[in-house]
Amino acid sequence: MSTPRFLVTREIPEPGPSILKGAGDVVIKDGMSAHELREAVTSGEYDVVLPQVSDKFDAELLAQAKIRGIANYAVGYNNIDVAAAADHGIAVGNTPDVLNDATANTAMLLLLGAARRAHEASEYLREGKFTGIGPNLLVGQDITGATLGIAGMGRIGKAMAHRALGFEMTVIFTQRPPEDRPVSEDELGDLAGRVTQVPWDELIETSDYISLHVPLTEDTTHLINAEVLRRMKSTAVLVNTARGPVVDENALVRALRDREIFAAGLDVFENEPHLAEGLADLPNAFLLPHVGSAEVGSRSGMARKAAENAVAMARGETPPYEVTP
Ligand code: 8YV
Repeated sequence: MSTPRFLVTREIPEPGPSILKGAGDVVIKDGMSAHELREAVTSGEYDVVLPQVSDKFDAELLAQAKIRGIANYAVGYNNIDVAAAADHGIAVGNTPDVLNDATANTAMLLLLGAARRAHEASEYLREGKFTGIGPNLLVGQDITGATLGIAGMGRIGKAMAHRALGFEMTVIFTQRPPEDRPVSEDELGDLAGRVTQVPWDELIETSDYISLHVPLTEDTTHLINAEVLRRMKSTAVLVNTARGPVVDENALVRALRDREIFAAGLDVFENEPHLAEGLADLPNAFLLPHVGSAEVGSRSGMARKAAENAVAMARGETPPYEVTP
């Protein structure tokens, strides 16, 4: 077998580079345009690519690709047409589990920040408006005792549920919104009896907080739209650490501006790195730049898993964290 050649589209932390260098030749780029990615993937120079979620592998590119595998540096893989990859014999892998806690921590940070008006409060202070405490100063929504509705009780949804229970919230969930499928006690593990599965309509209308933990698919695109936002409580807070297009961002801007809901905490956006017009000006939008998994341990865990996937793919083996259509 010739020496495997790996292409990493943006620098990843250790132990990723060391694992790859131990198995073959490695080229690490500092971000790649769609054009550069296409050239590289179709050149026949690389066996396996380790991309970011912003690097798109659509059916058209995959039809021309001369690679054995794509080891995504992410748990989400909506940037890859997995069915088309399979059609062309290209393996796909992701990095599950190692970022569950970090992403749930980010969701909780957004929930708390949006509920307690952290952005507004911080600006107020920095702009020199703080002249003394007051009973009505920057009062936010209750958290303890409030109801959190989780859309998608997968690995990250469960980690979020644990955090919310620690804050003494009531946790309800819908597994596969908008259509649901029943979740067994076994699947819920230690959350069984502590969280309640409800229909999507009920979740929308009764939750004080809604946190999104669904993958981006055709069914979940614009799951949160103008109609859903209208049906949410006027005191509700929306949290999104999943994928931007799960929310109709223009509709959300209108809902936040018209106070149809109280606030939103967002880590992901519909058209990253751009924000919908008006979003950044809203005091009740608490925003982070897609840093959900940005903890040292999660990022090195992701690098390890992506590199392990890549090495297996280069050897023609099934990657340990394989994604199939
Ligand atoms: C990004 C993510 O991959 O894992 C995912 O699905 O969206 C994130 O962890 C990460 O920000 C890439 O650097």
